[in-house]
Amino acid sequence: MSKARANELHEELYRPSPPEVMVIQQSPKRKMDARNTWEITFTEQDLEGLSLPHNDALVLSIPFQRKLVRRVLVDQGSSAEILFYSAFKALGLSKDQLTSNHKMVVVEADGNYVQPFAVEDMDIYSGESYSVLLTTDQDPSQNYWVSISVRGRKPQTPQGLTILHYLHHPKTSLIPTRPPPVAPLWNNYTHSKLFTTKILALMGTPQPPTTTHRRIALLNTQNYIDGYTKWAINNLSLVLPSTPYLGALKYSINNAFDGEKLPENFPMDYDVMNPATNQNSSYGSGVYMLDFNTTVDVILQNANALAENTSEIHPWHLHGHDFWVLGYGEGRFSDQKENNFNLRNPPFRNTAVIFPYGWTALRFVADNPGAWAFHCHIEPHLHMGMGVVFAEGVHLVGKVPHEALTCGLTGKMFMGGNSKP
Ligand SMILES: [Cu+2]
Repeated sequence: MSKARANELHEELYRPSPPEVMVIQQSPKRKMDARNTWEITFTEQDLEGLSLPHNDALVLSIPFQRKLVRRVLVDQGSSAEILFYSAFKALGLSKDQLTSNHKMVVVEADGNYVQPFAVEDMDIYSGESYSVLLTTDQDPSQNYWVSISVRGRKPQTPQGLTILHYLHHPKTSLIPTRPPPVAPLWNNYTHSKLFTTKILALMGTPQPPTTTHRRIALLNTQNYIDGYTKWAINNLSLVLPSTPYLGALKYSINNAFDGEKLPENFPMDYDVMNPATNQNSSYGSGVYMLDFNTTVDVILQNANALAENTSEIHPWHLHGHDFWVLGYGEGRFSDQKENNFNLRNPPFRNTAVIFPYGWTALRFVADNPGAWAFHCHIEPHLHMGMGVVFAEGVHLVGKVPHEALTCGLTGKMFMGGNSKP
């Protein structure tokens, strides 16, 4: 492909994005290093036409033994599989089948703009929302497969398929000539992480405070209570009390839920990579009380579930706020990992996943008076205890609607007689 055509394609791909200011450091001519190899670096020429951070593999050319050697450099944290055409031929795939077709340009996540990037497939977890732009720039006489498949758990169902058809181009057969796309394997977490870490806030998105007032680390474990399988957070499995939290807090009904201070960390020696030695847990209904208008960091820590070699994806969703996703990491979180938090352009969202055996760091400002659920958005997991409750500035909440006071102790207090709050 010619450079002009490559630039043209790039222009097309990035058309939805607003103008960006791109600063590229002047790099001197490539020079030999002490081991007599050519220094591997990009020149302005290599980066021409690319927005940074880039979404495409970059090709670097280096003169070596009078030959021009090209190396493909992949972003930090990404991976690439390079297959020779002969491998595709052996699989019976023609060149026509290998050319990519429509791409989705991701522009928004959970109601906030993100830096646009193009993908052929994307992960959407329960509770998340995205906007993508699709350009109808392919052969209009063809029909195209759209495919949906299960992520994170071994699918028990076939992929869902539908057909993309260009208007005003009647076809005798609706079935596309190419086979349906092959979905990434359900447990290809490298693929999932590659997509997730591409999501960065667009310039102009609110930025996080640079420091925090409080950090709450939440260990996600699968446990037993009375022989039943449950999920627990810092070894407490959430059960919602019969009295609604908001009324209980607003009217200071002290015995409506567990009143003791909740754990903000988990044992230093907890091994997140293996099943727990003690798999029992207990129920809890307490609330993390947050000082109004303070900044709170939440570290979501994943762990091994009850079965060996099992750790799953959980999409955590916060009510009443957006949070910044400051980073993802493997294994157990440690204080030093904070040095790598993204404070420059973290996505501003209300749902974020924890990957198997990994952690996710979030920051939010407790500036919305009320009592708020923060929970795994896989519905059965919430009802098995995978959630916590935050509350802040409840004294600032005005009148609580009757409908929110009809149960439990508030029901007895306000709805039993004629008295009204
Ligand atoms: Cu879950």
